[in-house]
Amino acid sequence: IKHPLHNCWTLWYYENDRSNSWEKNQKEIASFDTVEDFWSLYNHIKLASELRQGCDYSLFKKGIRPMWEDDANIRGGRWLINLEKKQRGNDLDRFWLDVILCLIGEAFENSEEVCGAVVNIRGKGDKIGVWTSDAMHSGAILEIGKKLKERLRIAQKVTIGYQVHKDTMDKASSATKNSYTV
Ligand code: M7G
Repeated sequence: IKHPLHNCWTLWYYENDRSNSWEKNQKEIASFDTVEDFWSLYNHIKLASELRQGCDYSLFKKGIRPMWEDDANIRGGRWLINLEKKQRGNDLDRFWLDVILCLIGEAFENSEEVCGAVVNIRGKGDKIGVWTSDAMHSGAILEIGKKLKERLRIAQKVTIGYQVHKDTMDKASSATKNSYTV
């Protein structure tokens, strides 16, 4: 018998097609709820570093769409890891896999606050975000941020920030402010 996961997860793929809306470009790939089904999926898709610029992978709990507007995300925000261009070669795939393993392995004490995670492949620098459900839940958010940094082996001196989706949505051009940092 296969090893069940605590939650069922859905993998999404975003491809930048200018003839479609952002929402329409989000495609559901597959869902899984066992360890074995996760690895068969992971082993047959491209690594994040092999995607074209402008593409994303998102992994969310089944039933949550990978967008701010979903009821599960609307009051939430994300821990954001901004990668330098040169990190695509070494850190990107390892970070993304470690984030996935944290999610599906329920590595956080406050795992129920976690909605999903996103990796953005971008020419200006790739990004990985871990999305949580409520930007007011500071205790849970800080625990998740600290654990994330630990699990990814991000150096203590490197700071990562948590940004509220509402602020990201409203931002005109300049960078979104951090509501928490670890
Ligand atoms: P991005 O892909 O998160 O980052 O956002 P990038 O700027 O590095 O490419 C790019 C654009 O995609 C945003 O300005 C929005 O127009 C759209 N977009 C991104 N997200 C996460 C959402 C979302 O959750 N909902 C909607 N409606 N649009 C989004």
